[in-house]
Amino acid sequence: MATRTQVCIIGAGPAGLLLSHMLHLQGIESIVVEQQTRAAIEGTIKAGVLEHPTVELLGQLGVGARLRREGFAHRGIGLAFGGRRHRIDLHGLTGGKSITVYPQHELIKDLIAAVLANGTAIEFGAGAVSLHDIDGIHPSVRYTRDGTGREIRCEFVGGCDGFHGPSRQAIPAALRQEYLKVYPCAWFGILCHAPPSSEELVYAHSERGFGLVSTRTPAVQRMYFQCAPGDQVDDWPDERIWAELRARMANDEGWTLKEGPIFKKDIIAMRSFVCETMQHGRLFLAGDSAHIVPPTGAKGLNLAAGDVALLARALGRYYRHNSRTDLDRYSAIAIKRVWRSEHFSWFMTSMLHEFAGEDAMTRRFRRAQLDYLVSSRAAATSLAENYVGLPFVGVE
Ligand code: RFL
Ligand code: PHB
Repeated sequence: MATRTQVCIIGAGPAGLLLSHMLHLQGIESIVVEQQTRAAIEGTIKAGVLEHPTVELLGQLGVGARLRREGFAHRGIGLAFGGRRHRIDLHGLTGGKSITVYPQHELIKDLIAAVLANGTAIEFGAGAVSLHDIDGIHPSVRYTRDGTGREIRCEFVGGCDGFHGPSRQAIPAALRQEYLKVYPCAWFGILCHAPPSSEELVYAHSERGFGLVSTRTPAVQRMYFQCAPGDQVDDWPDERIWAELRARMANDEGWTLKEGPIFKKDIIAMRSFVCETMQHGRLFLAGDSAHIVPPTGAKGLNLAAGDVALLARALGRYYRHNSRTDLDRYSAIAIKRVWRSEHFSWFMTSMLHEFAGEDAMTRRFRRAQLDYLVSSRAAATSLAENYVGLPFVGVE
């Protein structure tokens, strides 16, 4: 069974859904092919922090109403170390910008609703997805669904299928330059029923390692701490988790964590990854399929949005003006913003974690960097402008 469309998008994560919606707004047809069920992707806990440019974009695309109503704008973050909590005034240092805490799976629900309302098909539960003829003029995507083989013939393929999807592998290995850094730690994440411990996110560094106090709603909190890469969820019973979080957040100011029943635990790998190029023939990668950042800078979803904003505009120009110029430059332009966020995420990770086997000098450098950040307006401004998000490139 073969169907035709202009752009076949693989993956219904933030990148794929946003791309489909942005194409629709320009009169370009797409079909989204997703291997998981709708319930699974609407229920997976991932990101929490949206940058200023991402929130602006979602508003402009008409999918920001619930986000504005139910998300929480934060005008600063805390940096805790050496027994004290310091505030980075994001709003004051960036001329009025802030970040918004809004769970990724809620954004996914909003985007799926918008895409379906556009009349665009999302093929959930697609198996054995494969890409064909991406370097010709008639690419296609094949998959199985409900036991039958299907094919989508298209003009372009949007490879939005995350780190493990097939799109990146469809670019010949000889044309791909891949960069990978694996950090010798992981993050342990929890969701718990408790009131917020702090009005703003707190990134903490201690001799025991990194800790992060984030939030979801006034009644549900999200917290993370650095753990060993080989740790399993079962290694961490609730009491051990709270003892570790208390130790990481220990301070001389009398500030304590508000604890409550933990209802979700997960372990997140820490790596930096970039695939250069992000395009081949009629295939364009966007989001985690092309790059991964450690979550310390809260950048992954936001980078996906930046890629898609650029790609959707380039496809719009192709269909309106029959010009491939912007499409041909897509990877070269997108990758600059990618590397900036990659560097920031590495910087935040290196500054806030402790790694086994480090020498004393490295530890003192880290402390000097933290002291500088909270005592110099220039240093704090640099962190703030990266954290709230640099403007999307190539987007008017
Ligand atoms: P996704 O979200 O991985 O979506 C890819 C989709 O493709 C589907 N897929 C396939 N479909 C068809 N055929 C196949 N063979 C397929 N293989 C895969 C998948 O099922 C999925 O639906 O990639 P996308 O769209 O590029 O979005 C990237 C973001 O999800 C990711 O970067 C963020 O979650 C990263 N991240 C954060 N980013 C932020 O901007 N701010 C944050 O605060 C933040 N916190 C986080 C995070 C990621 C985390 N985890 C769990 C890794 C916190 C955590 C804990
Ligand atoms: C989250 O709330 O899930 C979160 C917040 C900040 C990060 C990463 C994740 O840097």
